Amino acid sequence: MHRREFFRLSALGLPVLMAARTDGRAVGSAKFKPPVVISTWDSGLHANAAAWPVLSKGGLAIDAVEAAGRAVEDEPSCCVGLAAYPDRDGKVTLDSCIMDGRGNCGAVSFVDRIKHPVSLARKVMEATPHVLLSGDGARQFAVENGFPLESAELSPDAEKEWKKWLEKSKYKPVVNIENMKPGAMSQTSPYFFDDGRPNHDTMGTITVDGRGKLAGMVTTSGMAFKIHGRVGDSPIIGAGLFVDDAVGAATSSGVGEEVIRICGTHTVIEQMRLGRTPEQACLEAVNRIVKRDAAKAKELQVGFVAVSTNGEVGAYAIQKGFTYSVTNSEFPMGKVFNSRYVL
Ligand code: SD4
Repeated sequence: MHRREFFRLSALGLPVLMAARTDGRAVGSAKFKPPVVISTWDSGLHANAAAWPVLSKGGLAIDAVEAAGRAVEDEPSCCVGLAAYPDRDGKVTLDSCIMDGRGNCGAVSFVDRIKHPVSLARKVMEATPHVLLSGDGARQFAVENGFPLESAELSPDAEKEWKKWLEKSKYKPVVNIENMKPGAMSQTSPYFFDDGRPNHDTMGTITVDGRGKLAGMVTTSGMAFKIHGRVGDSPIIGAGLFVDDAVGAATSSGVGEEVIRICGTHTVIEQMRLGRTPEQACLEAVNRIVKRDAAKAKELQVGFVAVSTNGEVGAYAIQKGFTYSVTNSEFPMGKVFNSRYVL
């Protein structure tokens, strides 16, 4: 979009959507009237659809993001939650975190057989003095607090893919987002491409509610066929999610190790605090990853999306293909945008 067009639309008070989904370099960078909810990926529309009724009725940001997480964790053919791909030992282990804009936060990592890790993360936040519970301890805490223990069986799709993976057992954890072509979505499922690949394995949701309060959540099965015990950025406050009512909220998707190395979402929020727009702040975080090891960055994907307290939304990714979904009163059914990318 030309500068002139940008300013013309801004002056009209229209959201500045520099976006055609077919052009990966075009981007949705705009101010959206709060309440607004933003989730990573096209399938974030489903998460947003669960959060929006909470927000549109004047509900709290924290309730909205929990509803978003639960909706995708419930999805039987999705890529987060118990139906997701397992680790290389055939076990599904889940990570999640939740945070509000006053620094209240909770997280669980490497937890199995719990259907709603996002609600468990909230329980950690509200019922313990801790931030993060992990593994058997997280499961024990869940059971003590009335979370049902689900079967450890893999979903049929996950079982099939895991067995296929076992044929070669090549250890390269898959983050299912590299070089995706928007538009190649399957006709039958919003979560899969025509060739059957899930389009991601993480959902991050951030929101500004009608009172101007913020919250966020991330829920994930982590990277498919990871080493048993591996935990990525998603449950780590400041890596996969960071929220501050005074500034904004940010979440990430992609290769978690790279996000952890630069404290990704904390970096984004601190850049916004210094005056950068959400998009500029996301670019700064992406650039730190790329500058650290440009050759390695070519092989991987990381994307950040952020919202400021006044509803400005921006994103950036290393590579083409990172999308995010926005829902508010202008787009009650939600709308998908491409992020810009650097490589
Ligand atoms: C992880 N960040 O476990 C997650 C993976 C991801 O879309 O975002 N996939 O490292």
